[in-house]
Amino acid sequence: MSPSDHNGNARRRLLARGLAGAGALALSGCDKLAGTNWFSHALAQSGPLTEAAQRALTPNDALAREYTKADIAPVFRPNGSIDPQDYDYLDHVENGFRDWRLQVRGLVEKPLSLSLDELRAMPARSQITRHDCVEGWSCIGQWKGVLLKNVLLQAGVKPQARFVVFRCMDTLGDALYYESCRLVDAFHPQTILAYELNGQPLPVANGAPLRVRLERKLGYKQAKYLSTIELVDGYAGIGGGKGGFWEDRGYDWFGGI
Ligand SMILES: Nc1nc2c(c(=O)[nH]1)N[C@H]1C(S)=C(S)[C@@H](COP(=O)(O)O)O[C@H]1N2
Ligand SMILES: [Mo]
Repeated sequence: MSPSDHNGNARRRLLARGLAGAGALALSGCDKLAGTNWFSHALAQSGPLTEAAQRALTPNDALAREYTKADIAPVFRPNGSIDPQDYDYLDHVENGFRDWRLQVRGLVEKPLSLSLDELRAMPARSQITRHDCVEGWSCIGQWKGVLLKNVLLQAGVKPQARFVVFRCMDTLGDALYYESCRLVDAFHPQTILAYELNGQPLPVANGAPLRVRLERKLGYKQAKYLSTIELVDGYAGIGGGKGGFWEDRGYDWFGGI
């Protein structure tokens, strides 16, 4: 999907949201929440929660709501890149991610290169949460992975580091996808690098082999197809300089919910 398609979709969905009250929204496992939850209405009126508002309203370690197995949508709706055609990525798919490594680099004491097996051997956290896409739909799924905090502690974050940059393997439109967040959000007790969705290895459509879950942030912050985590003191020199693929195209960087 090209960035202009995404914006077109966003506009169409904004219109769809306006009609949701009249029951005009098509229903699926994920969409069924979109017409009723507070977030789509709040978003339509004011956009994402700003950083100042979220930090003023709730402590930094406040938890996102967790749901039960009964709430899990039958199919977790994929969005954005769902089948990357980048050659390096296709090679990884072909050999079952055996040679894939998560690189941790930048302002760290000890750069890491972690295989999926090494990540799976670390203590895991599982959580059932609701994913809110800025386009106006939600979906509940169960994610399992390693706490980003533990990976960062293993690498040793240098004092100058302020942000975590997530580099992805998929080209969307004309650029590689990437994202970033502040260290405090990277150390949040629900921030995980997920390798499982609903009890299965993460499907390609949802970001195999590893994707970020930042549960208090909007969908576009949940970087899929991770290759590298980079600790930086600023992100102005990366990509378009706004801290993420969609941020470079006008979206809010904090993306709070
Ligand atoms: N690498 C990468 N990460 C991405 C995207 C993408 O296109 N590429 N899309 C984002 C958007 S807008 C959303 S809503 C979610 C969708 O995640 P899902 O495919 O598991 O539903 O991934 C986010 N992370
Ligand atoms: Mo999204």
